Amino acid sequence: MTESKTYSFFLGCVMPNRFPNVEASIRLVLPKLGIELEDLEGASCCPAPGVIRSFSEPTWLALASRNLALAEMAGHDLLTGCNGCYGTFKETLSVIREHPERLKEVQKVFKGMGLKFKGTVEAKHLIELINDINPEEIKTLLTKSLEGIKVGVHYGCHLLKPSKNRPWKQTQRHTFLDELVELTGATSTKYKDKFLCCGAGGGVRGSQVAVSVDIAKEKLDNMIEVGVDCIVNVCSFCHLQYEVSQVQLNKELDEKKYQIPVIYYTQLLGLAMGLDPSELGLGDHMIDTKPLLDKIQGL
Ligand code: 9S8
Ligand code: 9S8
Ligand code: COM
Repeated sequence: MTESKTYSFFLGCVMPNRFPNVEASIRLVLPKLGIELEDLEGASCCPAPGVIRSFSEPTWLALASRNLALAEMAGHDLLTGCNGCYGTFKETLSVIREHPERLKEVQKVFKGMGLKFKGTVEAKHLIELINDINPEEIKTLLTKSLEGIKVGVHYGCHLLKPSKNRPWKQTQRHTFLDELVELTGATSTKYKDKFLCCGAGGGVRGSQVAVSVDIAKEKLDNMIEVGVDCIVNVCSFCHLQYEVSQVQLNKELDEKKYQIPVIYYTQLLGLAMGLDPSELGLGDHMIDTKPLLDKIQGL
């Protein structure tokens, strides 16, 4: 890779607590793409856009601004691997930039806290940075073709919406993740209602678990119908939803119908880079990844 750049790595709540395996794959793969990570010391919950903002928007804005301020003070742009956190930071930046009085309100809350915040920092999703790299450059790092692997790609809501506040070109908005998956040689398989929510966000998993699992089931059934080998996602919360819901559904049905490995994008890319599956955290999934890894091994 040509030039490397350092970002303040914002983990959010779900990844370090539930999926340190996904975190490990991010820490392993991003530096190979010229993306260096520095931990964001003192960070809190982003806080979650579909939950905390619904209770108290000013609290949400102040807490999100505090995390952004920590990155701004560290002198780096903030990087996240969770769509929900991405949504919070993108929307916070647009609120304070479009309404200077809101920035003043936040600065007032920060008084005496030793925080400086102008709102000049940027917030990036790691998939946005990967999408900005010339695909030909990425291809030079790939040693193992995943040709023959059928992937069900799940974008997640906050990655794409609201579209006026997201960086995706109109022409690439519904294809960039499929293109990044297909760089590895794998096929992104079309399935019904691909852009439907996974069912976790907006507090649904927390408060209406049966509804949440029902939505996940619909998406899983649609993917099973087209015979995917795995689901690829770029959001801690979607990742959780697909792993946990399959375990819950199997328990309810008392059979093992739902066995689709759930893979975070950096794990897939790492496999195509020929990296060790265990270093990519692929041995630690709730839904066994072995059938997928065996299939890849045999390619
Ligand atoms: S932090 Fe707290 S709950 Fe979560 S992972 Fe993503 S959204 Fe932000
Ligand atoms: S989809 Fe609808 S709200 Fe969200 S981004 Fe992640 S979790 Fe799944
Ligand atoms: C989902 C985040 S990624 S939230 O539950 O909508 O806040």
